[in-house]
Amino acid sequence: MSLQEFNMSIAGEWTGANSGKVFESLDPATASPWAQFPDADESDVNRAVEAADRVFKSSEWRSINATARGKLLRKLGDLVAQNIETLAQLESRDNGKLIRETRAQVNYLPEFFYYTAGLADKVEGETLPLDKTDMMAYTIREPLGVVAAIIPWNSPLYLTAIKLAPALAAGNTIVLKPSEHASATLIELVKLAELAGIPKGVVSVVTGFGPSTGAALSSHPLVRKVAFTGGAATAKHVIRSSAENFAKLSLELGGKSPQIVFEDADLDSALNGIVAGIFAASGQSCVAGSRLLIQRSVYNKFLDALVEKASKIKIGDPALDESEMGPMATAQQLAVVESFVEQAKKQGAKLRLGGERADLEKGWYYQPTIFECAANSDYLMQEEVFGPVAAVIPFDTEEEALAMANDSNYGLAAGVWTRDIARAHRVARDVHSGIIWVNTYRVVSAMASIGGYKHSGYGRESGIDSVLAYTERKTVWINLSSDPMSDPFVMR
Ligand code: TXE
Repeated sequence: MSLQEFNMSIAGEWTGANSGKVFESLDPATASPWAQFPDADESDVNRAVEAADRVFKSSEWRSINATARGKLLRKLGDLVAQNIETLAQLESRDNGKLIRETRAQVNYLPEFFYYTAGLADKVEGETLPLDKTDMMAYTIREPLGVVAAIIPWNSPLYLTAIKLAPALAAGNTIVLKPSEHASATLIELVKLAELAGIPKGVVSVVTGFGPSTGAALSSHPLVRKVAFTGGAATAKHVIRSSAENFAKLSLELGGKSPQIVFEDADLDSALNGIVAGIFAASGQSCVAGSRLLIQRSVYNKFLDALVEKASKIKIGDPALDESEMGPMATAQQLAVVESFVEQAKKQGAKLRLGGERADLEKGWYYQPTIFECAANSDYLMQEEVFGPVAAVIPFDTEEEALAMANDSNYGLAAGVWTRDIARAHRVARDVHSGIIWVNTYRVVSAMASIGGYKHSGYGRESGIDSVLAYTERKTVWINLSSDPMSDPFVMR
């Protein structure tokens, strides 16, 4: 079967790589190539960034004021809304995520554009209440310049929307670098941006590999901010390369998010929440609730029910509506999961379910897997798998649960299951994570920020201040005095 061929968009031109090189993307459901993308090298990245910088400084882009930029984003939201099924099918094909999940995600995607569009002309400066009577000062929020958005494969459209929308709302230009494993939908999104009337070169997309295309982009001297979502190891490269140019950074990395189930919880509801947390998207979610802390008094009963429920999950083709768990997105990720499972077994973790590839003819499928761990310091309790592997441990008291929840390098998300309202708020206050869900899990909203503590990264995306993260504050001083400047050698 012939491969679907995609081009990149650089400075508004649809093009291949300078070198003519291409790479193939594999369909996770079949492990066969289905599409082909340009393999951008440094020269292609230079073209994209230089064009983005030129456009940023152009009178055309500068003359499009914040209200008009908001309208462009609303139009882009409308176009996404008109293309939900196409985008959902494409993303599902590319990264193996269930169609029911990508459909729901893309269905909500326009809201990120609409909400952020509304913020565009609400970015205000301040007049400062100075302690100097002969001075006045005010601030201006300015765009940064060229933004580089480096995107992973697990939710490309969503993770791009929360970067692209605020970056444009603030008046920046942007170069997108999708994952080499899932580039297709970002290319489609750039086509929609063009149709929306966003001027040529404001949004470019370069496709290719991390160490070449990604590194060239994140270290480019004209890039003023790198908005990165991906793994912690890669983030360290990005931090180092951005250091050369003092580019700003936002980093949304992985997690080992705890789900804490108290004995007074609605256990049926908690069961669904736990399954959603770790087995939805085959565990390939930055907020996966991969550490289950269960109060000892309900531990056996709850765990048995979880094993029973997880064993009935329908693994299958992501394109089918009845499938509940699709494949791992890449062969590498499948190997990562297998290696974690081996290590956990070696360390003596008790396997309660799964622990093997799923028995399908082709594709990178893995079974829902549950391990009981002896200590929170166990490898599986501490390291992110990014797969359908739950690590379970009992606790006795709230204090102990909190200590375990916080004993982690990560701090992206957490879940707490309890009917005790005071306890819910206490745990929400005391858990060190950027998000905590009470009696629910994996809910997102354009109005709510996401981002982590510690090794889960820094900066926040989405929400009311998302646009500010793509601006720089300038202070303007006005001398109100008619007297001449006095002593030049004294700070005033
Ligand atoms: O991500 P990478 P990978 C975690 C998860 C997973 C691990 C590795 O634990 O097992 O990361 O996954 C680009 N300079 N998450 O290898 O490498 C790359 O091309 C600049 C968590 O897929 O972080 C891609 O576009 N860029 C996560 C993007 O970085 C580079 C989602 C992310 O890829 C680069 C995915 C470099 N040197 C994985 N090297 C989440 N937070 O949701 C790679 N890239």
